[in-house]
Amino acid sequence: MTLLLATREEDTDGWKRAFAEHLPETEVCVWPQLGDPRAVEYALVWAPAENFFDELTALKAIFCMGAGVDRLLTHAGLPADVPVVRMVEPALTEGMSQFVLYHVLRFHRRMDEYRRQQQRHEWRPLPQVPAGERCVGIMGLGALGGDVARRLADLDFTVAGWSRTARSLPGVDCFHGGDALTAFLRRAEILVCLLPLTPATEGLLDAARLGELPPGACLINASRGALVDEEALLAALDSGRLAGAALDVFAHEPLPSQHPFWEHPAVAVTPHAASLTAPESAAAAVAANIRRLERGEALRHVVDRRLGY
Ligand code: NDP
Ligand code: OXD
Repeated sequence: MTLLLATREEDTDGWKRAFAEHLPETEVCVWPQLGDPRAVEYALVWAPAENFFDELTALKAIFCMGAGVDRLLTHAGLPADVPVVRMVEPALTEGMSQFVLYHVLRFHRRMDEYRRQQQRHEWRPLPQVPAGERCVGIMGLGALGGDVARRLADLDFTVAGWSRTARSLPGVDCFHGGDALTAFLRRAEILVCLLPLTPATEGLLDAARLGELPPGACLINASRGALVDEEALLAALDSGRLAGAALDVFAHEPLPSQHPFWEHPAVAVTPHAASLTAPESAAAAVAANIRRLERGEALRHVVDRRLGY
């Protein structure tokens, strides 16, 4: 069996080493050096070339290196009848939880205000709100949002979550569906966006939705930039209606150098690095899934192309 990788050149050795350990019986080749294309049964890709899939007639599954499959699903050559599997692996989940927890605690403990006070040499303790009196709202309760919710509940925050279908998580007030969105947003003093980008979520956080957050709320967006109306977000930050934003993803990436987010005092920018797939644990997850399929069992984490995630 052959696995074809389409990855950045600098990452190739790490992936090859990881697959040599977790899938030793498999030949691993790297696009575009693929030998006989009819021997390729599995592909692991992030942003494959336009003609990547053209001759791959024996594919059994396409694994995405990331959790978000929005770009892959719009690839013109993506075969219609081959399952697409999104990335769910422990390092990706842990990295995202660290990123979100860091920013939640930063906002909750008003660290930006202390920084500004320090710049003014101003010694002034600010009131300390107990975690239980702070509501963190998490949009998306999947592999990543679910883990974030659990960890925030463990820290005694009041946690609300919103998903498409009904979910039940210990310590989390769960909301679902469009009808419950206003009630959910009204509670979210710190809003965490971990939704996939799909036709149903694109532009979801527009001026009206941002206006439903409590005054002084903060936003953490680590999902995809296109979920948020960036102009509306800037207006809400400029007016002080929203107090802060931690943004890892943007409508246009890399974020253009003249973009107002770079200099905005209430915005923290990171370069789409909230969490990175780790070849070691990701190869283990892909290998386990391939073994399942080879045993005749169903693949895990298959994307529903109709829903887009
Ligand atoms: P999952 O597919 O596991 O979870 C998605 C969650 O979103 C589910 O709870 C789902 O609801 C909910 N959802 C989807 N559509 C809707 C909708 N229309 N209305 C309400 N809820 C909806 O995804 P992951 O947790 O693995 O990843 C989430 C996203 O995080 C990725 O798609 C990617 O864009 C982003 N990401 C960003 C990274 C970064 O470094 N910035 C790294 C990794 C991921 P339900 O439970 O009902 O299905
Ligand atoms: C992902 C990402 O989707 O890195 O995994 O954005």
